[in-house]
Amino acid sequence: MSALSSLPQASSIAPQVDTLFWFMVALCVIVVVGVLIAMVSYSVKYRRGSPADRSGRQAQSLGVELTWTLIPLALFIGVFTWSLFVFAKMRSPPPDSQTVYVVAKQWMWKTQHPGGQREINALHVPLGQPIRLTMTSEDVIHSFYVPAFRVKQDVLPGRYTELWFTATKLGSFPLFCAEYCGLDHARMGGNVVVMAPADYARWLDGNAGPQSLAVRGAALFRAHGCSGCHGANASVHAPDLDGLYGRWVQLADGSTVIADDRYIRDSILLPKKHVVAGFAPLMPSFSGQLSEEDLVALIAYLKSTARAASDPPAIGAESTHEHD
Ligand code: HEC
Ligand SMILES: [Cu+2]
Repeated sequence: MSALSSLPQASSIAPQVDTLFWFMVALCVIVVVGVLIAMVSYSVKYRRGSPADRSGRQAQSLGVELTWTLIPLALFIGVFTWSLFVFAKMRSPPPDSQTVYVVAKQWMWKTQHPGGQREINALHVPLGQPIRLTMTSEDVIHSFYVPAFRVKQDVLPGRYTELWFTATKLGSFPLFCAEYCGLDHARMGGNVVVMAPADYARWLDGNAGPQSLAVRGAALFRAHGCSGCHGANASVHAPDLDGLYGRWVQLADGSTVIADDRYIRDSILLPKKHVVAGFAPLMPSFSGQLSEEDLVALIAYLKSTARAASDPPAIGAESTHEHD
């Protein structure tokens, strides 16, 4: 099987995707070969002028009809259920995932680690550690695709999408953009470099930026006046944001949402969309004033204030609530 594809299986999900894929290929081959054999042999047997016995023709047979209906039905439902399990697994990052932010633009991938390390067209990750990517685009739709990991996810402007994987092989694996995004689309790619945890820790130390994402976010929080309203002794009645990340928030319209990356991003850019219960909609929109990278830093800062509370829940690419 792997002779057919020289692509390495470099993530925890890759063998599962491949097994399902090759099972479906084998099933198709069996059906095609069976149909062909029946077709050819009956054509030969009952060709015009052949001495085959043509008596006892049956118009219908319940047994035959039930067989060809129920066996494929069972197979289809089986494959569907199997795929559903693999899909659900691909969509639910484990709670101990480490977050890396990805911002796509024509035509490059910018990645940012919580420690402030930034990369372009590269992503360094430790072996065996679940990595959750929170991704967005500064312009058009892109798609983050690492064939060796068997993962692919569209990256959209104006919202976050997610992807997770656990790398299981050391080495460098090509990263592609899998959504046509303009002139240099074909060259929009890079490498995911999987390192042993100790090497990765050394890499993090050697590439630390001037400040971590959360520290940069804290500076932005002051520079853009957020602390003026949300700070301890603000004159405006605004919610305290410490420990907000990962908590359930009661909204003025009676619904509740979980304060994940998307919710916080929307609260900053479209504050009128979700108004917190018990507060006046006084918050101005910061749309156009903050870059995607600023937003990521602000979220990392708010997240850092939540650390002490409880671990944020795993948030799938499709959460149960919609922010748009
Ligand atoms: C003029 C005062 C003001 C400023 C400035 C302001 N906010 Fe707000 N913010 C509010 C108020 C009032 C609410 C509650 C009403 C609402 O949800 O719109 C709020 C709500 C929020 C929420 C949702 C809180 C929750 O408990 O769910 C977040 C997140 C937030 N603000 C972040 C920010 C950030 C980040 C900045 C700076 C970029 C900022 N705010 C600047 C007044 C402000
Ligand atoms: Cu692209």
